[in-house]
Amino acid sequence: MRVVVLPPNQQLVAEGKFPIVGERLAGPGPETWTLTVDGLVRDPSTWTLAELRALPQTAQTVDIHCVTRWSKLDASFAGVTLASLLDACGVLPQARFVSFAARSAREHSTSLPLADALRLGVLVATSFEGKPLPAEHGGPLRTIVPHRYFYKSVKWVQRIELLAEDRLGFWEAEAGYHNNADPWREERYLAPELDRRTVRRVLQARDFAGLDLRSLDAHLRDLTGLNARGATLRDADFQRAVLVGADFTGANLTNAHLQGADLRGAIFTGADLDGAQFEGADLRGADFTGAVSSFATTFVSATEGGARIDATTRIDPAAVEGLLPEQQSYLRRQLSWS
Ligand SMILES: Nc1nc2c(c(=O)[nH]1)N[C@H]1C(S)=C(S)[C@@H](COP(=O)(O)O)O[C@H]1N2
Ligand SMILES: [Mo]
Repeated sequence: MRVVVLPPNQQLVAEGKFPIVGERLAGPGPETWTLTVDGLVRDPSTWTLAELRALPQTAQTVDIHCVTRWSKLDASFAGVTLASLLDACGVLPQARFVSFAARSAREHSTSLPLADALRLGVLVATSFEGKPLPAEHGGPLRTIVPHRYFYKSVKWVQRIELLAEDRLGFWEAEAGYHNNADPWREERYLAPELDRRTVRRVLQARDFAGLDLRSLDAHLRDLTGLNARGATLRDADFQRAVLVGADFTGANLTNAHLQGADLRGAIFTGADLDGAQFEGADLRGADFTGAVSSFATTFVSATEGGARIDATTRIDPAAVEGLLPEQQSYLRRQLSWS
């Protein structure tokens, strides 16, 4: 039997599942896909897909760990190593960072220190499990960065630029994702410096509407009737808080910690609950209808026990289907669906 050791707070997806996260489509562009390596290199170069496929191919089996808490082990990719492309271009001594940019609507990007990129064995992949990389997973071309959360692996990569100074990537800048992203050290978020007076004021007023309060510490707080409509609450800590009747309509609760919270009658319509933790929370009368992308949301764990759920808890059957297997069976039992 294989003993599976996962990084802290990660969970395995069901066998054969490969969730799609973030953008789902490449952006428009010329019919011939090309990859350009430029910036601080002696010979900036551009390759077509055919040219890349003619270079020596390397296979890599990696464990995927998404920051929203799902993991997929032993995924096999093949392509060319970043090191070989950089060798061909002659990296200049001033280069210390690598920026990877996608052909996508928002020009998605991420970056790595050059030394890490080389040490980790970054791959520019054209195939997955022996077949061409599926478009929704970054085909025809994506980077694969082993030993980092998967947001460091860019789908539809079209430009690799060598830089003297770092340039923060899309998620790192927009969502506050940690720039080092080591799953074993649980480097998910860089908590922003929240102004203390603002925090005290909004906690007292119980009004978070529309505010960016990422990584807020509200554990054990009495926030009965909280208005958190449209608030950004990624990674926020609400453990054992009282949130009876709280309104989280349209809020971003990605990776929020709600273990043991009293959420009776709380509203989560249109909220993003990816990676949110509800173990041991009281969810009677809570409304989850229309909550989005709740893929790795958890309601039960060995340490915290299960959330309190009954017939008054409203959840879309389709949303339950997206959850991890143990979570699904727990919910189905509580809701008497099976
Ligand atoms: N171009 C692009 N690359 C991206 C993203 C994105 O939104 N756009 N999301 C990142 C994140 S957060 C993850 S977890 C992985 C998801 O890859 P997958 O959809 O193949 O699972 O892609 C990463 N690379
Ligand atoms: Mo991710």
